[in-house]
Amino acid sequence: MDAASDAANLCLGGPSGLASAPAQTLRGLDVGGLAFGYKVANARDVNRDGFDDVAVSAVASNNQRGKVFIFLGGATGLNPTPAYTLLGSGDALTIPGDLNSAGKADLAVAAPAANAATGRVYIFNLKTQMVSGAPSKTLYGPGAGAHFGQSISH
Ligand SMILES: [Ca+2]
Repeated sequence: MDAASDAANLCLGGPSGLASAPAQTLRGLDVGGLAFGYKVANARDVNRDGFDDVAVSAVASNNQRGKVFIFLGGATGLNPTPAYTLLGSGDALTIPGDLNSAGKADLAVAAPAANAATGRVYIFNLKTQMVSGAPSKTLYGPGAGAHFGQSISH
């Protein structure tokens, strides 16, 4: 993450570790202090075209409710224009896999500070919610201060 310019740099790994210079820099569609790149996750291959894709959160956009952008991979790298924009905090995001056996990966986006820190986790089905979709399912924390969704694992 590049906090000064709200950009996410993609650095490629190799036998001697990560390259010091980014191979590609991604920027969000919104402008100004929106914490684009707060979290970055391997989105696996959400559109099943054989190339890995990337999820990048912008936690302060959408009136502080956050957005998550999905960038599709290709033969020459990531497409710099996000293919999907999902609403949600993006405090923690991960691709848990194909939860509903629809043939494509699903995305879990957590908002642990939501609703007096009760916390929420939004599940997006990427087969049916291609653009700016509302979550297909919302999971709620057990009570105030629980910070539900602070950490998610596959
Ligand atoms: Ca893909």
